[in-house]
Amino acid sequence: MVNDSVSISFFHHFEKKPSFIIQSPGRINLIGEHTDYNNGFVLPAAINLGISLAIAPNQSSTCNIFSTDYSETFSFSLQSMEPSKEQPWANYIMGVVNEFQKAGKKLSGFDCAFGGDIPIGSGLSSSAALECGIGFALDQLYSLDLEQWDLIKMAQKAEHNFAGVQCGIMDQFAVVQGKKDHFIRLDCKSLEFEYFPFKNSQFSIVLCNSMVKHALVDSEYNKRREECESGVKVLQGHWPSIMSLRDASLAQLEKIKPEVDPIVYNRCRYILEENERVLQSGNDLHHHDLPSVGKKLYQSHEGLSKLYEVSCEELDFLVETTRDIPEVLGSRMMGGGFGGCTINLVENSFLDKFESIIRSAYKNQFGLDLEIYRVAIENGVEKVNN
Ligand code: GAF
Repeated sequence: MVNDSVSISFFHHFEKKPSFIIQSPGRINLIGEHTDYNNGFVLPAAINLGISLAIAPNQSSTCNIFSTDYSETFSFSLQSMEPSKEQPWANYIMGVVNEFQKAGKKLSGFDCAFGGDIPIGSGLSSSAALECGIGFALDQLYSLDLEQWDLIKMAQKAEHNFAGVQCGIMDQFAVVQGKKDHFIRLDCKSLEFEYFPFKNSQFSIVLCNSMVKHALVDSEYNKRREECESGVKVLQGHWPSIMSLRDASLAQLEKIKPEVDPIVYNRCRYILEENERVLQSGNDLHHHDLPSVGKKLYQSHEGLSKLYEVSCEELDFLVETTRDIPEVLGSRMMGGGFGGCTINLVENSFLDKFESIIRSAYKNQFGLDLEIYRVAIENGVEKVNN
C-alpha cells in the first residue's frame, strides 16, 4: 500500500503533519455474487490492494479533500452537502459524513489526502474502501466509539444516498471485517459470519482485469434488484412468510414459474442456486477441497452469464480460456459485472505460464492488455502504526 506517499502528499498539500494514517483494503469475493441484497450468502475477503488516508482536524466547519490519484481537491461545508457530478469520487466521502451527521455524530472540519493502488472501477470495491476508510478515520479522529456494524451500515447507506447504487452489504462488510489469510462467509440475513482459513501453498488467487467497464452498470445493478423483488412478490402471494429470495426453495420457484416473467424466473433461479454454492464452498474450504470450490466458480459464472446476465463477452472469454488449463481449478467474473475482474484459482507452479497464456489470448481477441494481480488476503481497515 501507499501510506508513505499519501502522508507526503498530505504534508505538501496542507503544510502540516496528519494526525494518523488509515489503511483501507479492497475486497475479492470467492463466490456468492448479487446474493447479498437478496439476504443470501457471500464469501469475500479483504486484500492487499487498497487505499490509504491521511487526516487531521482543521478547526473549521469545512472539509478539504485531496485525491492523490486524480490530483484534484474538493471542499465542502459540514452544513451543506450535495452529491457532485463533476467529482464523483468526493461523493463517497461526503456520503459517509452525511450519514454520520444524520446519526447525531458530532464532527468538525478536517483535511484529508487519500490515494491507493487499487484499480478503480474494476470490481475490487475501491468505493467501499474509501467509504469505510473515511468512516474509520472519523471514528478515530472524534473518538466516536462506533460499533463495526454501524460503520458498515453507514458506509453502505452513503453509497445508496450519495452514489445512487442500491448495493448490498458485502463490500463494506469485507473491508471492515477482513482478516489476514481468511475468507469470511456472511449470512446477509442474520449478519452472522464465519472465518475460513485460506493459506494454500499450492494454489494462488489471481485476478485478471479485463480493463473494460461497460455503460449502464449502475442502472443494470438496480434493475436486477427490482427483478428479484418482483419475484419475491409473486412467491409471497403463495407463501406469505417469504420476505426475500433467501426464504424460498427451488421447488417453490418451480411452482410459480408459469406466473412469472421468464427473465424474473432466471434471476431468481440463479440466486437460489448461488446461495447453495456459497454454503457448499464454505464446507469445501473447511475440508481443504479447493478443486471442489473451483468447479463451483465455473458454475457460478455460468449462472451469472446466462441466467443473471451481468457478464460480458470479455469476461466470458477470460473464463472460457481457462477451461482447458488443468492447472486452473476455477474461474468466474467477480463483483457487479459488465467488466472488471475475473477471479481464478491457479496452481503456484503454473502462475507465470498462466499469465502469459491468458494475456496473449486476450490481446489477440480484443486488442487489450490485461492487468493481472496475484492477491493476498489481508486484514480489514486499520490504523497504520507509525
Ligand atoms: C457490488 C455491490 F456493491 C455488492 O453489494 C454486491 O451486490 C456485488 O456488486 C455483487 O455481488 O460490488
